[in-house]
Amino acid sequence: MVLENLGRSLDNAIRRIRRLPKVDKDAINALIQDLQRALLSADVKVELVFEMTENIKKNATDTELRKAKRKDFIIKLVHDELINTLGGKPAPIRIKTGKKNVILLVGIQGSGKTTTVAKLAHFYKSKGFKVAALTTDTWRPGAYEQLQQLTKQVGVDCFGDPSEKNALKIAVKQTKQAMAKGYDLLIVDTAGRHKKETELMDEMKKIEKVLKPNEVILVLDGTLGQQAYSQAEEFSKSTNLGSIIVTKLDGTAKGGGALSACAATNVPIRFIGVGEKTEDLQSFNPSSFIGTLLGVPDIEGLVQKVQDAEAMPDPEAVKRMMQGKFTLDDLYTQLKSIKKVGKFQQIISMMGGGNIPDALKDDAEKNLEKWEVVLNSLTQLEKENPKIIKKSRKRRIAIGSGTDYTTINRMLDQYNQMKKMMKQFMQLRKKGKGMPGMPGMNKNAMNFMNKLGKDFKF
Ligand SMILES: Nc1nc2c(ncn2[C@@H]2O[C@H](COP(=O)(O)OP(=O)(O)O)[C@@H](O)[C@H]2O)c(=O)[nH]1
Ligand SMILES: [Mg+2]
Repeated sequence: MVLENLGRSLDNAIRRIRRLPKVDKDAINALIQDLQRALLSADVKVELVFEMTENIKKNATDTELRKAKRKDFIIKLVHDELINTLGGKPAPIRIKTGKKNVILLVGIQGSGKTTTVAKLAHFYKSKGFKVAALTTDTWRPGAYEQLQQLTKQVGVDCFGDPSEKNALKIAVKQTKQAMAKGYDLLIVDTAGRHKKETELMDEMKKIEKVLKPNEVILVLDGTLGQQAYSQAEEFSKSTNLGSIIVTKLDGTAKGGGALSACAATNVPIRFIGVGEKTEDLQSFNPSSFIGTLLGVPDIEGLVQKVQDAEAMPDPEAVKRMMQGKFTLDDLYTQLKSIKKVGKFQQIISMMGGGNIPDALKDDAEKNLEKWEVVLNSLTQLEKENPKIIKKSRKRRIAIGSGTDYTTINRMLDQYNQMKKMMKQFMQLRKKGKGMPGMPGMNKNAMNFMNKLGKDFKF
């Protein structure tokens, strides 16, 4: 397993908390200490460790009792914080077969750039790209031969000019040549060492400018400790980094440096290198990676479970709605909760998913403030029986709330749409017809509704 030590200690920490009969303040403090110890010994930057664990502690202790199981909730907190640090899931790389694509690799000497060029060439070739590699490294003796040898193993053509000392000239000229030959993906290797670091950064900046790559990838040595942070920071200042590849994660005890580097650049990891061979490259999925580290194989399932539990609508509100007592106040409360946990969406999808009027979703946030003012100008009778709001009442409300007819009409329209939808749902349910035309009504939602029906006798 990659990062075995970190994984083992995180796994132990999580196991400990799972074994406890109840998660109290002491348990949370103990977990925080365990996490700190684990992350620090994996060489995650100290400040970062404290920031991460502080966030976890705050969320674990501050929030009122959760609907989800507290242990699951806390595991999810740890997961979320780690994911956040790792920069999340990378967006798909923006390259397309048939177009002229360039990927530029940067990183210091020895980080594994040249090897990674060959690994990427192999990977994208298998995806149907016509791949070529190019080296602009004029510093490492034999850089061209090294790349040539590696790319030969994967059957990919190699460009470069060992006699030219100007990296920028090589970049421009060789790219032109390669593109003229009909390749649609050029993976560009760069130098990793210079007399002065500023010169290296300058060279990268210029190469990026002339090649306009689809993505600049920082190659980072996973065995690096805390200096990974400043290294990544330097590169992200001079180039427009799109993602990171962490190499040598096979058999390193550390690897926390890579976590720190992601935090420094705010850039996600795209692949990890797990060996010297050209096939030793793995796509990186932060969630499952962290699940493995935490010893929770189905971490995505757990996260989903917590999210679902958190998003469960307030049964009282659902009951009122089911009895047709859906008031303007309810509409407002539900819209307000969209911002928080998507409760409203949850209710909607339980009631028929696809039927939610888009305008309602789109406008909800924008309208909330306005609606609040309008609602404050309504009498209780009007809130409970919005149909009595006719012209003269509208005039009074508009003046009282300082809004216009359009706002009031829109709010009433949306209220009516919702109410209609619920009525339809109730009729279908009474007829026992299941949910034709209600794509969002899945089995879980159906069970939930049936349970509610029993509990509340509707
Ligand atoms: N174990 C292991 N070694 C690697 C990995 N990636 C690169 N290396 C080795 O790291 C050394 C430096 O790699 P190289 O590609 O020349 O780095 P560059 O200076 O950045 O171009 C070589 O010995 C590679 O075989 C990896 O993922 N795992
Ligand atoms: Mg190299």
